[in-house]
Amino acid sequence: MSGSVLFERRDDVAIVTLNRPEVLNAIDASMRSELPVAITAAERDPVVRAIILTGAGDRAFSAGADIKEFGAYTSLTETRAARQGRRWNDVLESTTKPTIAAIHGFCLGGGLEIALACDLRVASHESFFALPEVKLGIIPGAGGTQRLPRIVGLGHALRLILSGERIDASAALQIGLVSELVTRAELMPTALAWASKFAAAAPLALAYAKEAVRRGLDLPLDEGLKVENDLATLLLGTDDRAEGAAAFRDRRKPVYRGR
Ligand code: DAK
Repeated sequence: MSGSVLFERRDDVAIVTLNRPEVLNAIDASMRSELPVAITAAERDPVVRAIILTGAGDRAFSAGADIKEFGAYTSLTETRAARQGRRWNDVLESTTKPTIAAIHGFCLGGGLEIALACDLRVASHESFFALPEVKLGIIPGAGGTQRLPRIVGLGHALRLILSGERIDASAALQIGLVSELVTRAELMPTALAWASKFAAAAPLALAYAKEAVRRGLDLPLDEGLKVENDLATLLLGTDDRAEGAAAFRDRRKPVYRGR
């Protein structure tokens, strides 16, 4: 590990930090390879109940792909190898644990694509968002063209993708790109509060809820409802389902074990 991604566990929350602050956390090859390693570590750690992604320093979540690096690719082979990078966000999106992007400053291009693969985005008032790829002669290549319209709708997505324009935090809140705006000082406490809220729920219920929502979005309604029904039925046999009902009856907090 080169240190371009930091992994920290705070109780039952994993904090994954994009860590190249001197270049606004631009995503280079080392970050591309270390990010899925960190996410997989969080996914496999049974103590971890939620994952926060954030950017080091005071200026950016991430200013996107490292332009100096990808501008230097001269062959299709190099470009194809880099395109494996698309998988970081697939790994992130398919984690069974809730993921929260805590965004401050620039959240551009590939950086925004990382945030789009998270379940929730909270941001500071001093954040800016854009998919500026078309201005560089490319298109969003790490999921942006697919995930952005699913989150903000076709009209807002096409506006952002085709213009490459930068929007501020309040515009991002208005179109539903982020769920909540807070001060810089409140950013991590807010993300941690969301993580604790998620961590209090039954892990299998969270995993199946994510699966139902994400798989269902790609299916016709009747098939999505069947997926939901199958997953809901599977949960009926779990210890945690019994624990949830028992805790309610006994007027105490449930203790979930993820089985
Ligand atoms: N790459 C490399 N270095 C960057 C960078 C970037 N994206 N963004 C900033 N830096 C570096 C700057 O070069 C500078 O470093 P020094 O020159 O001082 O060594 C340092 O960070 C501070 O930046 P600035 O001096 O530029 O700071 P300013 O406040 O003046 O400007 C800015 C901030 C964010 C407006 C500006 O830095 C900027 O426009 N940055 C570039 C934003 C951008 O266009 N990002 C790339 C979007 S395209 C793929 C998947 C995904 C992608 C590509 C391929 N595959 C699967 C293959 C994604 C593509 C993109 O993200």
